[in-house]
Amino acid sequence: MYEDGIPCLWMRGGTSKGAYFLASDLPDDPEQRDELLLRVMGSPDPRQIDGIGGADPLTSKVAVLSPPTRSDADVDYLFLQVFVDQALVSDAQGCGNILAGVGPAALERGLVPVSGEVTPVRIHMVNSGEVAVAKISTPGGKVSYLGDTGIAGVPGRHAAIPILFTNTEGSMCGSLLPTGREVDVIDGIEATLIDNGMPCVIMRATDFGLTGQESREDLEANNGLKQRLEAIRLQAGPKMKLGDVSTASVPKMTLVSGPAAGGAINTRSFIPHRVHASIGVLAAVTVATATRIPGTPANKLVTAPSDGRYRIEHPTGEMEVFLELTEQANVTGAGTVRTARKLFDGLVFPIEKREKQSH
Ligand code: NQM
Repeated sequence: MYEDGIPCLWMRGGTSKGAYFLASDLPDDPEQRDELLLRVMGSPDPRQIDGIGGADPLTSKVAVLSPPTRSDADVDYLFLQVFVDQALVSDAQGCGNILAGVGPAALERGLVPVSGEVTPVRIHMVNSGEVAVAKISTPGGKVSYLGDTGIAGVPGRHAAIPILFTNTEGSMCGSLLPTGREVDVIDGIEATLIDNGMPCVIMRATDFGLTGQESREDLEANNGLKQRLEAIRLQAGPKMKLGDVSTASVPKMTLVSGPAAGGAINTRSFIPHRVHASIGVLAAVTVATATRIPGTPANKLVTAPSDGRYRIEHPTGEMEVFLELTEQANVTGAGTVRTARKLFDGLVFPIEKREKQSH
């Protein structure tokens, strides 16, 4: 039946692109669903030439939407990372960029009703179990993508989508600092193993002989660096209670250095093998949180803002996230502003099933 086409919204969410589906249009069985999504995206293939994936982890993403399974949410959102060149689909992380398209998609599909000029949509992020609230511009009873908000990494201006997160501590690792330490030393490198919405391993760029200002292309071409980072990542995974992470897209390996453009801190984020063109939303929240913890590499490099608005520098500009703090400086909430856009609404046709090829 799927060969006759599957209803699909193709959307930009923040600095990512993905296919948004209703769960009711996909197989219930996760294994069959994932196998179908590989065929939709054209994976495994470095060019994803026979599918709709964009041959980059940032454009090979899926959101599965369904009615809410908890009373404090309006919609359930399951994020799936479809690997480009491996036959793998991972639910081991969420995605705050694809999240930006979930409110509009849920409204477009009638899962959530419009409730005024701006419609708050409470989104249950199934991967981590938390609820985020996104405010969607809905003038005249329908979603509008028009506005004057720009975000780094996306040309032009669009309707702002403010997103508020709460309870993101330990989203996948069970606690903010899963090893109980601010700093662990792995392969001689000081690292903060931390999860405030995204499991991250945060290290100084200078400890790898880098300035932290290198381009995405230069870092991706640095095979020695990538091997060192992967060796650290494989050791960090079990320490972070993530188990064997050899086929997972987490933890994100994040190199930090002092700000160079007036922001709070500068980053280069490996997700985990390719280098992010900017930085993930929840990864940025996690980096900002790490800067608050005395003794961490991030804390030593930060120029802390006085108003809780952290401009996290990255290869194509900066992402602003804000932290809500208690009087004791504990992080109680976090937020950011994203934009999203409907690119295409129609039927997607998966590659037909093939027998496994033998070599
Ligand atoms: O950290 C990419 C992205 C992401 C994840 C990745 C994200 C987040 O930018 O919340 O958004 O880290 O794989 O889309």
